[in-house]
Amino acid sequence: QEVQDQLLDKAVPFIRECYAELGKSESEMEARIAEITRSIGYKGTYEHTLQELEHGAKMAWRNSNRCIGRLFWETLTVQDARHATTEDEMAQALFRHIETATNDGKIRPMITVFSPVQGAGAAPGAFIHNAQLIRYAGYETEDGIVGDPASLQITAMCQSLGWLGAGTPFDVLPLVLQMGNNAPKFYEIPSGLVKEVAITHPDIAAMADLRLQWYAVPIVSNMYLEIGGIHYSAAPFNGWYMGTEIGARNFADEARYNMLPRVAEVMGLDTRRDASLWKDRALVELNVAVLHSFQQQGVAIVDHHTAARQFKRFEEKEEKASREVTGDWTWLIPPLSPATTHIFHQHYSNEVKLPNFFYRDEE
Ligand code: HEM
Ligand code: NRG
Repeated sequence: QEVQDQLLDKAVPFIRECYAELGKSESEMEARIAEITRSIGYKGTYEHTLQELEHGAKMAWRNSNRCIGRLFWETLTVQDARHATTEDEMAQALFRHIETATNDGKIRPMITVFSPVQGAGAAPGAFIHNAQLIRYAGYETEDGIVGDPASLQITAMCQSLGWLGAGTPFDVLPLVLQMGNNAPKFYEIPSGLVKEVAITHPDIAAMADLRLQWYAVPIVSNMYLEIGGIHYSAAPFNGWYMGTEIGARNFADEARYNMLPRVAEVMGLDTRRDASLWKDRALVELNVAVLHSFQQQGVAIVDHHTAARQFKRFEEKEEKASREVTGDWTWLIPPLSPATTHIFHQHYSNEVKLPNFFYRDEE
């Protein structure tokens, strides 16, 4: 009973806000609220209409405090996969997501929504064990880690399920999917679906000798989507990359690919003194290389200056719509030249509005 009241307490404000934004009438709103109230009374839960799901997912993106890409929240494509009941059906929907979102490089922002967790303690819904649909494996070997150190755990899980990786620094991991309390199953992603970009620099030819590459589309799959009190435990989403995510973090972090010393080497920088700013110089050219390579190979990507200006337009657009923009400053500022963006010089309230995305606590 208490659980049902809590659900209704979240469903009602969602329906009011959603229906108001969609320009629906007061009577339609009240009729839907009455219907949801009855459904929760009988079944303990309720089902979103396709329109509620679509607009709710867009609102969740709009409310994502850490996201600098929110100007485009209205363009989100929603794939409704609530009908999927097996791991095989999940895999099919996810392959479709990868293909539609990649769109041969002209990336489409997209989310696929699977059946939600039904009520407290009841049937657990669909679950994706991967943190992103496409990510590189990480292996512990005698001469150190090969691949992405962030993937050590999921890679070990894949291997325990019988997967054998080639052992290169860039092996795409299989999807690890689970419906309810079933045992997890792994699915190799058809390689034709995974678009990747080889990293070269417009004027430092030796950068190509590092043999770096990255996948085109970041598809986040370790968060659940909450709309109107309903928890969608599997709702992977993607936009396109901001260059710094790859160039200033994935390639640069010491706990990731740790490439700055190698980049400095091919650039001939003096790495003996911190004060030569060799790390900063290497970082800038590595980020130039990432942006150049994606652009040259026709894959959508945004630099952090453009992204910050787009975020400024988002702030102005929200102001016109009389909505307050909330944000997590510590995540919104880019990891490269943060003070060159307006975001650095501004304050944001980090209040968490609903609908939204949250980390799953299972990990
Ligand atoms: C976080 C950019 C689309 C939801 C981020 C981050 C960046 C970013 C740079 C910080 C990531 C990090 O530091 O690891 C973009 C760009 C997009 C885009 C350029 C292009 C369209 C989307 C979409 C959604 C979304 C489509 C959801 C529908 C989020 C969320 C986070 C986030 C929930 C926080 C992730 C976390 O806490 O780990 N975004 N984003 N973004 N974005 Fe976006
Ligand atoms: N930093 C992570 C990706 C996190 C989400 N970033 C986006 N999201 N751009 C990485 O793999 O580097 N998005 O939906 O576009």
